[in-house]
Amino acid sequence: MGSLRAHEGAGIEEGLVYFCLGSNLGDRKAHLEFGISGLIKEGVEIVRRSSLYETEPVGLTDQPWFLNQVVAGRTDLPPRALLSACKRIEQEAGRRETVRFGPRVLDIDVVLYKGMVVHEPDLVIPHPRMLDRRFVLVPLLEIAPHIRDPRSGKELAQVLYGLDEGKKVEKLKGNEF
Ligand code: PH2
Ligand code: MG
Ligand code: MG
Repeated sequence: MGSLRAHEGAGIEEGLVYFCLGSNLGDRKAHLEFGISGLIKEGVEIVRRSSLYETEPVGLTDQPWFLNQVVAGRTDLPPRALLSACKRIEQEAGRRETVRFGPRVLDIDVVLYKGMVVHEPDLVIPHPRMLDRRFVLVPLLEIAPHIRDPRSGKELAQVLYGLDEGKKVEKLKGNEF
């Protein structure tokens, strides 16, 4: 058994789960929409959506730019079931296993789960790389400006301010909500 605890004063709105969706193949916007519809079908009530962002690829640089979006939802599904649901939706969208960090039709990552910290070999929440990634932090802070890292209690706005990752993250024009 791993640990499951909430950082005191994590500042995460009671019970919300945050997902980062990404696509860099085909009709990227349609794939993100498919992902959100899939989450709803799997029992997630979507309560907030960020704008869509055009983002420079991280990890493997020689690939098309991504469209990324962060959404917040409520669900009774426990973390592991939610992760399986995300994998199912990715498969339904046509994703097939390729290279790590490489191009994908749809990626749905659970970045934060109800302010909890989960540390198990195959399940780590918050998402292990979210603090280093502008493509996660920028859209996340758009819909949750005061949110904190449940591990450290640090404001994510401060984490972003101190980050020198330098990859471009730009709002997709004409898609503001
Ligand atoms: N996802 C990755 C690897 N690199 N870069 C951007 N800009 N956006 C992503 O969603 C992304 C990435 C692996 O999941
Ligand atoms: Mg990912
Ligand atoms: Mg993923």
